[in-house]
Amino acid sequence: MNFELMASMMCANYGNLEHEVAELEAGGIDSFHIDIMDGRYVPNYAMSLNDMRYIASVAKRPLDVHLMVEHPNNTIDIFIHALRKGDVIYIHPEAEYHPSTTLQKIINAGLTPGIAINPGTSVETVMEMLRIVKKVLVMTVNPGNAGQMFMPYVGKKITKLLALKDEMHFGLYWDGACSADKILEFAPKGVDGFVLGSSLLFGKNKIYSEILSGIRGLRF
Ligand code: S6P
Ligand code: MG
Repeated sequence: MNFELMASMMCANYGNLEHEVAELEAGGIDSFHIDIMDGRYVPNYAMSLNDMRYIASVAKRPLDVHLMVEHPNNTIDIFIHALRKGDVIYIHPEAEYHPSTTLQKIINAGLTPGIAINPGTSVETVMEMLRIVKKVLVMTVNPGNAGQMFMPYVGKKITKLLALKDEMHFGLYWDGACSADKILEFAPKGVDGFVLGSSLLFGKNKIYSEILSGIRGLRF
């Protein structure tokens, strides 16, 4: 079964980030998920712009940048200039007055546009944006922290989005509390990728290649 695996780098070991990136790439990770927070849109600060730049400088695989910031239009150019063609930027539509303007800037720069949808945000409120973006990141936890519990009510929304993704040409990605049972259930339904954090990848005292090949080898 084909699905992407993204490493949530806010959960990585910052004592040796270069080694973390190399080990994840050797294990076959598809991209590096970068959680940028501003302490306003969400009550936390995770990774900084410099963390993102450093990972971009040592990584061969693409970056998957998740902006949890108010009014990303004010600072989107900084991110665009630090990234490469093919990297992804997700914004939260609720955090912007004119999300389509911000998404257009991402498209014009040759990057891949995405939106992140909070557990409490309905599909209907982002419907027109589904036509603009290439990737939709469904938050299965409230944004702001790693290590939270999965919100089961998000399952119904995932079903709705799965029914729309072919017609509206976007890929659907899972962010939050991703475990093997979730991949087993949702990859066959059409979820295209999963962000792996503390639930499945980091802090397990196991080498990443073992964990990642275990996930690739899941029997569906
Ligand atoms: C949450 C953030 C996520 C987390 C990821 C962590 O605000 O967007 O990307 O870092 O969900 O994974 P886990 O398995 O600890 O929930
Ligand atoms: Mg995230």
